[in-house]
Amino acid sequence: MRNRITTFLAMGIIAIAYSAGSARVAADLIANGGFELGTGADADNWSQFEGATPPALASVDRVNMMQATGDWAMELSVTGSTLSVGTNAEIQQLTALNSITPGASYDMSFLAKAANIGPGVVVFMEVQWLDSDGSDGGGVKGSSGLVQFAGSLTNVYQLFGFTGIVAAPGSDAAQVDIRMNGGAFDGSDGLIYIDDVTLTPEPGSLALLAIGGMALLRRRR
Ligand SMILES: [Ca+2]
Ligand SMILES: [Ca+2]
Repeated sequence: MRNRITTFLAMGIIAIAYSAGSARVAADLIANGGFELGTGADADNWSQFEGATPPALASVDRVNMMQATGDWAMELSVTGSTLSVGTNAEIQQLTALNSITPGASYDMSFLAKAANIGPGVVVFMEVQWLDSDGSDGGGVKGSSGLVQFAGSLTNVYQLFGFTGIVAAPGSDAAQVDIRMNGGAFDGSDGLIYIDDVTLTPEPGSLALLAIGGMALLRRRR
């Protein structure tokens, strides 16, 4: 019995050492989070959605100005929304299949600032946990919650995001979403910039899961 406990402890320590090593290389699950890669206004790895009915306008463009780091940032703009016609400027990225571990904790962050944020404009951030290959029924398995942060935006870059959000059971990928909507007032306009989007496992979270997993295995024997 004593030998088995020793073995278990040794395995646990190896798991901690291994995970700590991985954490140091900071596995960012978002590709091209700084928008440095792309073709003109289109950023690689990102979906850019522009929804508006004329004369209202929405645009989502990679721009080589107003950047926080590097040479490029993402610009979201909505103009001329009306009470009857809303606008949507949105960026989205789905991480790779099996890039997340259900039960593990993650931090999502990005930098954002506003050149103009009119009354009636709202800005949301969200991380959804998806079963992206349909192996657990497909669809959305959980969410960070949809958080509105337009009121906190200023004309200098600030850090926004979530800490310690837990990947939902049955999920295999994360979908990161940032979007701006106009329309609560006629003519509501907004112009904001986003840079340096990241999604990383919290240090130690995967190690604790590994140890928990081993304890579970032992109980099953
Ligand atoms: Ca950048
Ligand atoms: Ca799956």
